[in-house]
Parts: sequence; C-alpha cells; structure tokens
Amino acid sequence: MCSVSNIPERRKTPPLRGSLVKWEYTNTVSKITLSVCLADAGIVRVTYFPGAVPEDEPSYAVSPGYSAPGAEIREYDEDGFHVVETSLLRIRIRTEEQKVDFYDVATDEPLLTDEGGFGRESKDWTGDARVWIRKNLQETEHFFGLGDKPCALNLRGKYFSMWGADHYDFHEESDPLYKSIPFFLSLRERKAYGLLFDNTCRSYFDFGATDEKVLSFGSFGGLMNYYFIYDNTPLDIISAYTRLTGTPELPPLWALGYHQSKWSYYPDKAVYNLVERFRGLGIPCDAVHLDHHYMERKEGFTWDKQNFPDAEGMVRALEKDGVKTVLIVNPGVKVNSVNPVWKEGMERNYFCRRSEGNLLSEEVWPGLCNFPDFTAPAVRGWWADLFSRDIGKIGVRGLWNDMNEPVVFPDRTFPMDTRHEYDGMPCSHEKAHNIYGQCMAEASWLGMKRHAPDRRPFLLSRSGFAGLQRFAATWTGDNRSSWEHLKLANFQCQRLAASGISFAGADAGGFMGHPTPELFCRWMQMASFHGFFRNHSSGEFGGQEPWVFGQEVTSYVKAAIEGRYRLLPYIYTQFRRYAETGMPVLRSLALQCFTNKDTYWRGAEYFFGDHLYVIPIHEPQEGGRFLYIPEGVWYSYHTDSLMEDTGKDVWVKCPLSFLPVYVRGGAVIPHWPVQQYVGELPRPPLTLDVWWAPEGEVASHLYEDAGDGYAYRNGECAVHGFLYRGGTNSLELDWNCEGDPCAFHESAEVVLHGLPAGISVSACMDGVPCCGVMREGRVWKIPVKDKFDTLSVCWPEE
Ligand code: NBV
Repeated sequence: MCSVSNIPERRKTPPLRGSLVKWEYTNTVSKITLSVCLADAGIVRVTYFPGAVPEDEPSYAVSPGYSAPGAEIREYDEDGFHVVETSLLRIRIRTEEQKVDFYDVATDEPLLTDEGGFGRESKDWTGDARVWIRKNLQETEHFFGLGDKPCALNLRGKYFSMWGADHYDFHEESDPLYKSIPFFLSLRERKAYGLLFDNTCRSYFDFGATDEKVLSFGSFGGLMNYYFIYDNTPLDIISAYTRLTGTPELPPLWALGYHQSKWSYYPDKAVYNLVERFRGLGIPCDAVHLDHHYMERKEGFTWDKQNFPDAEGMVRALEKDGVKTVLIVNPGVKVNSVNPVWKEGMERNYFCRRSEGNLLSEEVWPGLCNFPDFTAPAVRGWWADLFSRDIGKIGVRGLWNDMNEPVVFPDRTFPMDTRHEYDGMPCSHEKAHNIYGQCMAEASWLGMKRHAPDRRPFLLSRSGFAGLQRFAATWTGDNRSSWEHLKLANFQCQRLAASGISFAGADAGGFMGHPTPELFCRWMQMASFHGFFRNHSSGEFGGQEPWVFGQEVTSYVKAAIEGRYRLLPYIYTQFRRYAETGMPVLRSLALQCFTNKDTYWRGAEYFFGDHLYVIPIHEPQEGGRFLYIPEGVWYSYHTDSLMEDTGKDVWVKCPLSFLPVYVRGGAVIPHWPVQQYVGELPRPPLTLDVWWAPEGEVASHLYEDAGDGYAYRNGECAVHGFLYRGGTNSLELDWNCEGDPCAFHESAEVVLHGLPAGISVSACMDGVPCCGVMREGRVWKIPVKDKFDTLSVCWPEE
C-alpha cells in the first residue's frame, strides 16, 4: 500500500562538524582517553573513552545541521595543566588526572571545576559501564532546566533521573516523566553556564542532594560525554544550546492559535457540532484534535467508517470553517494479518526484535502490537510514507504522537533486551529507550514534510530527548484539574522553554478530573500566554469546552482566547526569533534577571517574549497578590495603569476577569483584531500599541509573512524594526523594514498608551504633521498610511 520513497540516509553525520580543535590524553594504565573538543569560543565537548577513541557515534541531541564555527585560541602549559583560552573561557586541563576546569577568561573566576572528576564502574557481563562525573558545587550556585520536571524551577539540592516514562496522575516531584532533556543551567549572580550531558542511557543529575558541595551526573551505560556552554547571560546560553541541538522550523501561524481537544470527539457529527458552537459563540479556534476514537478498533492509519464515514469530506469541511484537524498516532502497530501496515512492517522486517531474534509483541490500546524500530533510518522513511493518505490526500494538518516513551501495558516499557538499530550502532533498549519517542517524532515530521511539502508541519510529541524542538511541539502529559497542577504546568512550560522547547503547553483545564469554574478560568488565562495553547481532557468527567463553566467564566475565557488572537503578530515574531536564534519565548524571571539573586526562588513570573511580563495566578480566590515587578517602566497590559514601585514586590489586585500581565514602557506591541481563526482576514489591519516611557530607548520587532508555506525563505516576508526614544513630554519612534512593509496588513495605526491625562498631542511623520490623530479615552490613535521612518509626538509641558 505504501511506497518507500527517498529513504533518508543513515545518520552518518558525526555529532560535531566544522572547525573543531581537539586535545586527547590517554592514561597509560586505565587506557581511558580524555578528549576535549572546542566547538566555539563558549562550547566545549568533554568525552571520556574507555578504550581507543572510536569514530564518533551518532548523536540524537546535536543537530546534524550544526557546524561548529571554531574559535581563536591561545594555549600554553602551566604546572601540570594544559591551558586553552578563547575570548570567553580559560580551560585548564589537568592532563595527568584527566580533569577539566572552566574559568571565565576575563576575571579568572571558576565556573565549573572537577571535584572527583570522572568515574567508571564496569557492569558485570555486558561489558558496559556506569559512568559519572563529580564537580565542585559552589555555595552561591542554583540550577534550572532539565525539561519537564514537575517541581519548583530552582533545582538546587535535588536529584533527578532521565528515563522517559508515562506517569499517569503524576504529582509534584514525580520523577522521571515523559521527556529526557539532559540540559541544565547554573546561575550564580553575575555568572551562568549550561551543560548538556549527551548520553541516551538512563541517567541522573545530583544538584547537591547527596553532598551539598558536589554536583554530579552520570548514566548507567554509554559514554561520559558532555557539552559545557558558556556565554554572557542565561538566555544567550539557552540560545546557544538550542542552536547546538537544532532550532525548530517556524511553525505555521495557525498552530499558535487555540486548539480544542478531548479523548475523544466522535462521531463526525460531534466534531461538526463542536465547531459550530465555537463559531456560534464567536470564540476563536484553529484546530480540533482527534484522539483514539477516529480509528477503527484503535488501529493506526485507519478511520472508523461508522463514526467517520467521510473522513476526507469532514476534514475539508472543517478546513473551510478555518479549523484544522490533528490526529493522534501511537507507535504500536496491531498484529493483524489483514492490516496492510502490519503486513508491510513484517515483510520489511521493520519491527523491533528481542535479543534472541523473536519479535517484540506487547499489548497497547488496539491489543497485541509490534513496534517499528524508529532508530533505523529506513523505518523512519517507511513510517513517513504511511501518511501519504491522511496528510497528503485527506488534508489532515497536524499529528500528535502519544505513548512514545514508549509505553506498553500494564504500565511498562519495552524489555531491556529489545534490540535497536540506533542509526548504525546497534544496541539494546537500555540505550535507545530515551530516544525512541524522538525518533518516532522525526519519522512523523518527515511524513508531513514529504506529503504536504508546501506546508509547515505541526507535530505534537509527548516524549523526546534533547533536540526534540527540531521536530515537534510538546505537551506535559496526563495532568489533573487541580491548583497544584496549574502551578506545575506553569513551571513545566517555563522549564521546557529553558531547555530549548518553547513550543510547549499543558492540557489547559487539566486532563483528569473536572476543574472548578475559577480553576478553569485561571488555567485558560495562563495557557493563553504559554507557547502551545490547547484545552485537552480525558472526557470522563464531563465537558471542558470554554462555555461549560457558566456565563461569567465563559466571557473571561473567551476574552483570554481573543487576547491570544489579538497578540498573534507579537507571538509569531517571538517564535520567528526562537526559530532563527534559539532565544526562548518564555523566559523565567530568574533567567532574565539573573544578576538579582532574590529572583532565584520565584516561579510564577516569566517574560513572554521581549516585552510582556506574565504572572499566572496559582491559588484559588486570589483577589490580589504580592508580585515582583522588574525594574524600569511597566504598565498593566489590561488597564494601562503605570506600576509605581518597580524592582520589588508590590501588592496588586487580581480580579478573575484577567491575569496580571505587564508591558514594558517604550515597547511596541503589534496587535491584530480578533479573528475566529488565523487567515480569516487575509491581511489583518495592524495596530502598533506603544506605551510611553519618559526616557531611554527600547527596540521592538515585528515579523510578517504568509503564515504558512516556505515563500518566506525566498524573501516573501517583512522584518520590521522599531526604535522608541522617550522624552518627558515627547516620544519618537523609528521604523525600518526589510521587505514590503505593507504586504501583509491592509492598514496600520499607532496607538499611544500611558500619556499624561488632559493633554493634547501633536504628531509628525517624517516631518509632516499627521492628520486624523484622535483621542479615544486615555489612548491616542494615529493612522499610518504606509509606513514612516520617524514618528515624533509631543505635548505641552504640564
Ligand atoms: O489517547 C488517549 C490519551 C491522550 O488523550 C492523552 O493526551 C495522552 O497523554 N493517552 C495519553 C493514552 C491514555 C492515557 C490514560
């Protein structure tokens, strides 16, 4: 049934290419070789090989597209050290002891130094070994990152494991969960570094839990192989890590809109009714996710003919209404001799086998299943082609990979002797477990690229390893409708963004249980400021659609979703920057304000892109709360009131109608009118909202393109830059643009917020007085014909 076209090449690419400088030291007794490899001025790979240095293994973390830029170095020997200096780092290699210490080159401050250093213990008959490394943990050091861990942001004093696991009904501190992202950041007032432990076996991180003076990490197999990443700020370090492990493609704009999901919406009539309800109530929605029940007996690549007699007709009809269909796909292929996918997988020998050659057969949703070995390139190519019908012909716009940790019933994973191709370096499940889900995501992503080549893929994957962002967005798994889980969702989304995955969300409202109206409202408000915005629930506890919780909450939730749609040009711009440079979209307060150690134990607050600061409400009945307002000029995004006390905790009122969100004075925030779905207005009128700051300069950006497809790669896009200059009774705004400034919006308007009351303003564009300047309440509106170079606004001194 499916033809195998363009099988991707074996992953021959070594983990690091480009201009590398390498040093190797072999201990003549232990025969262990220490290899230190410089990728750029701030990225150093350290590897301990137990014997001869083999050809590089495939790396699932490092992007095949990453090419090390190299760096200018100075090197010399000094009392038993070999010292290598770059513009950022001084690396002291203790050659005899095989230890590596990192210092800041300018101040010679120690950043990370070996305590016991590298250790290794052979595992009896397998020939494999447990490996670990021990480093000095400094008193002032704090840790962040590590993927989807459901706990407070600061990881100091804690111990974590990496072993992809389905943790139904997880709770605070459950560990491990679905994803294994072995990357962390260390913050210490003026200094920060990042570290990626590139090892796919079961691993652990000990941030001073066992010994408060020791930071250690290790694994139960594979190599001690880590990347030390240094730059000026935590956000630069996250960006560098994201570039090393691969920046994502720009997502289709619709995928940043609102997604509605449930386990499951069926039959087709229920789906039509759902969409009708959204449209009837005027609540924007861009996607509906179909869970298990769209399939025949839960078997992948089938449609239940009774419930969905005309799948293609439905998908196309929804699309006409602006709603894209996203399908769940699990890895297990039902053992069924009339199932062509199973037959073909068998014929090609693409399913995983145990060490003695017998097929791996386990129960999952459809019954007894076999499992594609996604670590083999040919299998990924085959899997990709299985989507020729759903993606290529029917027009399904997104895929949702579930159960790919992988999970089998009851509550287990594959037996450890399951064999995997591991891209040419065959191994057991012990080594492949943590990357199985990511390889499935890669194969599904490839399917979308192949069968809808003119569209940008949208894929959601529950499991993943470092680098997941190259293929997929993610959600945080099976949470619960509780205040504890709302808080955890906030921590997890911030933590994922700090781990390279900004396109992340939690099931808004909670997967299990039924939220109270207040909880639902707060959760939807928060989720509207996370990377990925989807309401999903198990369906067992009643509906969780935006209109289920009474009129008042429906109106607040509607307003939150509408707010997301108004903000889409801003959100899209942040995603564009993330896709280009790896800069995270969500930036925890501690990471943005890392020179202020008072922020290190705070968790709720984060920056959403460059200029918005969001404080989700974690507790019920919070009519007000203390929150930290960063230094500078900040306004309430919803009321325009100026925050009087900044740089400290202030008490603010938090009515249920909206979340506390603040906007930076001097910022230009692009807005669109509310649309029911992305693309409803082909060229939405653009509003540039600007908040007055009486001094200083603030840079803002706007990125526009067609919202899908790849024409932007041929220059069909507009990249706008704004520079705001504040004065005590004036402001100026410069606007430059690469590309046609008017191609993607039909009109533009500048709206000024925060100007003193009772004034009248005069405005000039490029020296010419503006006509049509209008006051509306507290804001001033200035129509813009095409674009200006400089807008000057002033008003009489009070
Ligand atoms: O496919 C059913 C669910 C899905 O709705 C959920 O989002 C996944 O996390 N899936 C797990 C399997 C069943 C979980 C009990």
